[in-house]
Amino acid sequence: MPDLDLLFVYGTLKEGFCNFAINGGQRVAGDFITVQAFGLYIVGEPAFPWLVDADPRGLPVQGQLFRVGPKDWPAIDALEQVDEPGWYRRSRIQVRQMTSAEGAQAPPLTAFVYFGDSQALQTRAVHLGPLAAFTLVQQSRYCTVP
Ligand code: PCA
Repeated sequence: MPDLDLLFVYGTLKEGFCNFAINGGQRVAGDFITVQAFGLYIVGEPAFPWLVDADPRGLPVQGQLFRVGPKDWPAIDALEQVDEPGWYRRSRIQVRQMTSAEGAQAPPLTAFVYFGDSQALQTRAVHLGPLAAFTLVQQSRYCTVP
């Protein structure tokens, strides 16, 4: 088994969303939520999902978890433009599986996430947010699933 890292995705890289084909990771079953609150906004033209760290108005954000191998990172990082200023950067956060059992809490796991540059909330159009989840309704402003 090569070294696999966990990636938490909250936007277009989710299964069923328009950039899923670029996501070479293996899905971990279930739905996941961030342990900390973050600001999930719909920003820019076309309108894309943008997660900012340290947002006092933020909420725990829902998404999916993937195991990503070394050969799959370059394509995903390139899509998210991680080397370009003002776009996404990849950081580690804590997430946990969402359980339906009342009162039960799954243990936290450390996973990578793509944060958007928080300055962009000043410089780009902010259409919506903070949100708890990015849905197909919001995605329809950005792209359609083939
Ligand atoms: N793709 C990444 C970050 C935002 C986006 O659309 C994701 O789905 O997590």
